[in-house]
Amino acid sequence: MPEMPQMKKNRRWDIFCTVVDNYGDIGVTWRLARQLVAEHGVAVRLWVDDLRAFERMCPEIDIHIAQQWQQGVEVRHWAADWQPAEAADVVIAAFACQLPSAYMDAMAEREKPPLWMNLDYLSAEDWVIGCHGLPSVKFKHVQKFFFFPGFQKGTGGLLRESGLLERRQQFQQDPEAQRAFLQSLGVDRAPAAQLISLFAYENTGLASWLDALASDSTPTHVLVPEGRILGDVERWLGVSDLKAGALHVREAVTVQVLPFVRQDQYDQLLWCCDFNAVRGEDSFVRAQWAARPLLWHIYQQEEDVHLDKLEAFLALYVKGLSEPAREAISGLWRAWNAGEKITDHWHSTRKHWPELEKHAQTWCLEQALQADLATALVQFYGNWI
Ligand code: TRH
Repeated sequence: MPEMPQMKKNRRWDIFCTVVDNYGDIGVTWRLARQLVAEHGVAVRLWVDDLRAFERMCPEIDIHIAQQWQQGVEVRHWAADWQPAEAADVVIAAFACQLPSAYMDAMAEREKPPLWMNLDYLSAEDWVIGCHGLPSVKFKHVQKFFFFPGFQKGTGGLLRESGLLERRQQFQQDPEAQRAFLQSLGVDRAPAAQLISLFAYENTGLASWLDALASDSTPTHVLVPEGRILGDVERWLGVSDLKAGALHVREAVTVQVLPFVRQDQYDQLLWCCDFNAVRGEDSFVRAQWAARPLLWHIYQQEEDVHLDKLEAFLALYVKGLSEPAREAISGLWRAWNAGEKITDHWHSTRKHWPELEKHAQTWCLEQALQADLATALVQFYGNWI
């Protein structure tokens, strides 16, 4: 995007991230920070309160140091004893995290106050369109704005690096690159086997899915990155202490545990698989860019508000599918998120496979018509100044 003259001198962005749990908070902010640096030429400081989660997806992180540079991003440990820091031109509080009060004072003391935004969680609900970009609270004279990612026009869009879909397509058309990548993870895919990646929270429905895969006439290779679902996998296999590298065969299904890999490798894993079970926010979006059928395990919230979000996404996603395919995929997603048996839903979904595969590609292309989230943020800033 061509830069406006004023933006040239206003290039410092601060992104604040508190790791609530899991990897989504750091996953989203790290991805955003890198893209802002690489594609928009801004200087980014990423303030993170817990570097251990970060280290899982970026092993170069030194968890013991307060300041370091990773892929052009200045990474700062957001320690409890906050040291004075000058406020940046653009300040992003990710997922409603509370900024240090001394930093808020520093924002207010600037001659020109910064653009202060709250980057919210992703939701497909309609109200997001009405709230995106609206003013929120004020601190002294510094105004905060809501910035909502989303799937529809009028939202802030989704994180998508430039050239991502082209890279993905190239990789998916290159069996040798896929083979080499899988081999680097210790995966030897049997030629006839369908490949499934499984990244999910604990789920009592998993046993029914693995039962269905084990008794299928098509062999399946399930790749499970180390994480919260492993307990359910262990129970189904009747083993304990599953670790990366473990491989177990039960009838037609091979279950293999993978290490937690770097974010870009995780993308490649999704691109290799015929079907991706994903969760939370960032892996969910990456599976959509993989353009393959997917299953979303949504992050549970109090009073089941997450179920409204699930329905809102489904309502958008199934548009354009035939009625039976709609029912199959919606049934599968609902049952998975309720921790129910999914055997029948899985069989129904398999019946509509070609349609669902084509639909995943169409959905991906449709979503890519919207400006990506980093570009939308930069544009928001451009309009604001
Ligand atoms: O880890 P999550 O469950 O994160 C969640 C959600 O973001 C949720 O909305 C939020 O409230 C909660 O955290 C606090 O799922 P998510 O969002 O998919 O994040 C996982 C990140 O980990 C994503 O950036 C992809 C990355 N990843 C790797 O880099 N390597 C891997 O091997 C795997 C499996 C994931």
